[in-house]
Amino acid sequence: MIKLIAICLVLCTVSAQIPTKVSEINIKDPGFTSLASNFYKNQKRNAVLLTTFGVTGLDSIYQISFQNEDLSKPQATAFDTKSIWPNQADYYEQYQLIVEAGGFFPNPSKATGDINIYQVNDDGQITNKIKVSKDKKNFFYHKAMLVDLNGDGLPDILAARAQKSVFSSSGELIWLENKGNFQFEEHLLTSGPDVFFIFVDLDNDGKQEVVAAQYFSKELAIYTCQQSNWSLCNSSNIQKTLIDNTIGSLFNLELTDLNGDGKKELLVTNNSASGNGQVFIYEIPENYQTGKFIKHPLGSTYKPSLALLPGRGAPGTASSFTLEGSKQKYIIVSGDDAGVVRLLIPQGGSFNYKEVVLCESKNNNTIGEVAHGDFNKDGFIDLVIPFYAEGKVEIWSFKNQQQEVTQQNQDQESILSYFDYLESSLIRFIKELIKKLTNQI
Ligand SMILES: [Ca+2]
Ligand SMILES: [Ca+2]
Ligand SMILES: [Ca+2]
Ligand SMILES: [Ca+2]
Repeated sequence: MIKLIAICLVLCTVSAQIPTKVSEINIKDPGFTSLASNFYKNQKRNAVLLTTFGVTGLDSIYQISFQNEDLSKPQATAFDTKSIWPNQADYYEQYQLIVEAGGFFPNPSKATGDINIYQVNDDGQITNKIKVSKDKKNFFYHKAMLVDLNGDGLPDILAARAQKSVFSSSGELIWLENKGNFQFEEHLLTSGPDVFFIFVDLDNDGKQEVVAAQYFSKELAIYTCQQSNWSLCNSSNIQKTLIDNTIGSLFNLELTDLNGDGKKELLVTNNSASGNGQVFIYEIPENYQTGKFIKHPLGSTYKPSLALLPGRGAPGTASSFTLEGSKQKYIIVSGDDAGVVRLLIPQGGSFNYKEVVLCESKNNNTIGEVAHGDFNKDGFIDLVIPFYAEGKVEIWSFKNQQQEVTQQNQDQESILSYFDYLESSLIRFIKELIKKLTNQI
């Protein structure tokens, strides 16, 4: 009872943690960002990778570092200024490689995309760029990942690609077999996945599944293959399970345990031009092939500005992270063409969140993909927010807020230990009393 009162005190006094802006840096057309852990291997320092894109002209990919790990001193260096509409630049620490995926349909000269790998040395310098995909006319890439699909020890590439014209659209899931020496051979796995997917073990049976957020075919779907590894899979033995086809174009997804109950959920966004874009949580049933996924729409909807232009939509990505003192995860949502960044703060209960607007772009114009992570390794989560339309990138951190809450937690811990002490004293007292009474009887 006493412990319950103490726990309630803790829950009642934990305040929401809200990050603050630390610095900004001017970069034209910033789009997608990601944390590159130990990018500067020798110094064990992180970088943030950032891609830029425009409908015309060549695009760039930047590495952003922080002088003396001070977030108020960001330094951006473009390591590629001849990229074509890069939609992703992800760093794989284990291989010291960046995987870039690019191309997009609004400009026909950029519609045929490709996948490139960049080699990174121990000082965080790019030493080599290798194109690993073969062009397929009008197919572009939003997602490519390094994973050893045939178990030979060499990382292969698993990727989705899409084509979009006035008359049709389609998507393909492919893998590029690493033959050594950066030679890759393409294999088609199945049709369907077009823009974004994750490669995860949904049911903990030791086999990976592909879960795809399909933009053009408007489906959230799972692809299962029962072969011993995915290199043996093709359209004849890959099985598709539809989760949802009622929320329009899908954009992004993540598999994560949001409420800390030990079971993972899917955190999903769609991307809509008509104003019904939103964030969704799907609870995963015991058997994902026969059970029912329970859907929870979260927070407000998102409406893009200039909604009539091709490719416009909102929101963009939603991603989750843990903050000290909260068992449930926080969610950061990029509004994309709705020009807003919102933080969803867990409120306890069943997927219940308070929504806070962190920042808005001028005229609600485009904001790119927000990445999170402890960029400077000071123990506090940081954010990078690309203001695409304004040509600047902002760095935010939970440091200030979190210090306050850490202070609170320390207070709470002392309250808790005091109640623990009281509780054990009381139990001791009752035990003694029972002993005495028993002896008297
Ligand atoms: Ca391999
Ligand atoms: Ca599985
Ligand atoms: Ca959960
Ligand atoms: Ca930090």
